[in-house]
Amino acid sequence: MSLYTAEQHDGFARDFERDGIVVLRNHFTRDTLRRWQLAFAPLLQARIDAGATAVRGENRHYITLPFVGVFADESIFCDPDILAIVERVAGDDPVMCQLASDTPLLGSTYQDVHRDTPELFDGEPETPSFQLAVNFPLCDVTAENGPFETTLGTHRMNKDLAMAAFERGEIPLVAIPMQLGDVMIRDVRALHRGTPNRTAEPRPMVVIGYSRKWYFRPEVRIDVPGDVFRTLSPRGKRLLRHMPQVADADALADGESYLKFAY
Ligand SMILES: O=C(O)CCC(=O)C(=O)O
Repeated sequence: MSLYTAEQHDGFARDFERDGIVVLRNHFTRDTLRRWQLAFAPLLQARIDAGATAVRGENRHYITLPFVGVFADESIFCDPDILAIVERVAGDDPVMCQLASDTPLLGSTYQDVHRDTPELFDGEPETPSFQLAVNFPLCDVTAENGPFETTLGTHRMNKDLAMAAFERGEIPLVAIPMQLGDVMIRDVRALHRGTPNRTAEPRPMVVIGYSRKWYFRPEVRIDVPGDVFRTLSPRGKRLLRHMPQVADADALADGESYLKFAY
């Protein structure tokens, strides 16, 4: 069920066009997120123990979430408000291409400022949005445990000009504190970085990637077990139409292949 009207979706889309990011406060229920927390904690530990994460900086782990159980949650990835905003800024009939998590631990450091995807056309001025990340934390995110830091408006700037302006101090980084339940939708071309988690508790941030309908990112994918796919709504199936299907949950990869992530 939508929490916002079409006019409010239009307003979020206008803010997104200007800033490259919008935050929906208190959007997902804490009960749902507690189920995600309970499922994520042992997955994080097992992957760290096995050395099966993509390391994105000192003590900072990227883990693809298995598309089963609580993580195959249509109330999250088919959320009508999120999809309404995604469609306004990245076009109708998007595809979902990524379901993963970023978790800085104690001892993590500042990442270099980066974008998550290259520009569409080398050296050309930037285009409308084609790749979005929807992020929500599995804990409160405070100044102490590694808030995401981003710049506003750089999603529509030439990468080199944006970086030069940033380095001259003309474009500030803005920290995004979040509470459990908050969701951010962002254009992954905005210059941004992860910051240190100075607490003993992990700070997991889920990332769901949505692409414009014609955009393919070979570096990420969601393996969808056939028996899970069959339970999805038409909308869920449509979002995942280009993702590979695997026989069952046992066939899901337990390593990471997404290694180049900064542009
Ligand atoms: O987890 C974060 O706060 C940001 C991580 C990030 O930007 C990345 O790894 O590309």
